[in-house]
Amino acid sequence: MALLEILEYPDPRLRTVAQPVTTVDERIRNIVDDMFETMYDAPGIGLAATQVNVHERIITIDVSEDKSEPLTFINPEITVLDGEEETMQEGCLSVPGFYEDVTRIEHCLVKAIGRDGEPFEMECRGLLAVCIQHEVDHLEGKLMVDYISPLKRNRIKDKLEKKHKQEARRKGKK
Ligand code: GNR
Ligand code: NI
Repeated sequence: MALLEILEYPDPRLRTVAQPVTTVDERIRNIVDDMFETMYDAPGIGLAATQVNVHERIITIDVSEDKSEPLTFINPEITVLDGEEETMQEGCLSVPGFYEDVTRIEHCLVKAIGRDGEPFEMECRGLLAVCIQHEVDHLEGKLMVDYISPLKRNRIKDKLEKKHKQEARRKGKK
């Protein structure tokens, strides 16, 4: 297992549309396991493969209190999206340090393939419904910041670019 590097906004690679997985084999299971390790270490409640520069349709999620319910979604499809609108402060490991209001639908039905290669369907509500929509967005190259005003988005971009330059300078000196 390995910790993977998480890409940060405005890295253009986060805009890549991920490709469907054709077979759930050893290679895919390895990516899934590395994603869980990276997600729990961060820590985050979800991770899309796009965020670790793997452009295949793979998502890991664990919204449980004690981090005991790992969920793997390969080739996820949101087949039903209904219910009330709900606004939540969202965070994103690719937009570290920023929390912004995003309005989403609070109930959905998701079809996917599990880590075992078996298709399944899951009804999602609340935080899980929010999280799965946030992660499926990543697979489409879409980010939380796309839902906020251009002014706020640009401020976040400037701040993160500054941080990345500082980190690069620090790395160069070592
Ligand atoms: O860890 C995360 N928390 C979170 C909180 C509210 C809404 C969505 C999320 S997902 C985020 C991890 C992440 O960036 N996944 O892509
Ligand atoms: Ni995210």
